[in-house]
Amino acid sequence: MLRYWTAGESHGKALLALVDGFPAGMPIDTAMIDRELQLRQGGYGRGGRQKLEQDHVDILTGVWQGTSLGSPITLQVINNDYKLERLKELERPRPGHADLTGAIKYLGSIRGVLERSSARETAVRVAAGALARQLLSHFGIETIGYVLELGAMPIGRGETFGGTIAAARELRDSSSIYAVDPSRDKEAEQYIDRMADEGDTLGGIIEVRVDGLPFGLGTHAQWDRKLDGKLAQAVMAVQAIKGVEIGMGFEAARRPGSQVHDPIHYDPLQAETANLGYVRPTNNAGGLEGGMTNGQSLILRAAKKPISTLRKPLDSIRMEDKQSHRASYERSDVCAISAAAIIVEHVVAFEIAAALVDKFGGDSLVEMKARYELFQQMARKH
Ligand code: EPS
Repeated sequence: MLRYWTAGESHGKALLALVDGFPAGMPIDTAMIDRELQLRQGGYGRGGRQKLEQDHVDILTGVWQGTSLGSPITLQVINNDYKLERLKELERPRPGHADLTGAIKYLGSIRGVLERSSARETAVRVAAGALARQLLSHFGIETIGYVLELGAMPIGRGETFGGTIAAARELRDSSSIYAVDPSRDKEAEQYIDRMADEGDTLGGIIEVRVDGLPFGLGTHAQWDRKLDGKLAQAVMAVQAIKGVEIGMGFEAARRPGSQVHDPIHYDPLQAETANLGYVRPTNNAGGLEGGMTNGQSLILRAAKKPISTLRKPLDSIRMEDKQSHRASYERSDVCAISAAAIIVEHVVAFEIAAALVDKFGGDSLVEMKARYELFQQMARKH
């Protein structure tokens, strides 16, 4: 079973991810992980913290001579802005954050909650996901995440579905807000600037696409092993995400079945590809049927609420005497939707890798590959 946990506070010494069940025998590219960490720090509208940090992964355990050992892998990202011991309590909880609820639940301080609930923790989720993506690449599985809508501004839906992930990645990486249509960047930047001037913040919608998925990751047989359920949990557990949809998502509820379900055709010329020749003229299911991958691309969207910390704060109270006051303000971002595109891509990648390990075994990469090939051969003959 491939899984991970994280530890660390936003202004503590470091963030850690412990990845358990990663197969042995895979060479690990730390420069690739660092590139994704840097992407997570970018995107137009980020706050002052990212100028202080230069996120970089150190692998503390589970690797020998650059290759995974099959033992737990610990990933560390150091916080340059370590100052936890000097930080004071926040007196007025910020609406939208975990501040009020966490302080009451733990009968403790707001500081003790916000330090862990901060989205800074996603740095090590991206590191774990980048490691997972390296495993996926041995099976021809590729991922991308990009911004689809910024606040009330739609940027572009679906243009990249026909193109390759490499082409979409090139476009995204040339966009200041990580959209696959960089021609909208200026307009998007002005929108974010306007919100910043008004002391306000913005959210948006991101889309993740995964290509090269084999049939049969996840299972219909038990509710807690359905891959759509696992993906929804992983994505909903990213800070500020309030909704997830797969394929046509909520729109499918508004249409008759004949306009929703994807017909099945067979093309022997495609039998050697991930779809095994089973061609679907549409992909409204978003690559999942019965909680299992169906040989099509996975399409998942996530809605992110605007950053909760407002420079023009909302009403709150002072914890000490419950009198009305404006909420506290702590340094924050105006818009982190671009970072969210990278984060959601990586949490999705990790769940796909975990499902791949479930199906093909997790002791060593070489054994996984042999079992993958055998399954593909048997499935082609089925
Ligand atoms: C973040 C680091 C944080 C915030 C942001 C995300 O750093 P600091 O609190 O020191 O400015 O900028 O966190 C939030 C806005 C949040 O709501 O959690 C990061 O590295 O992503």
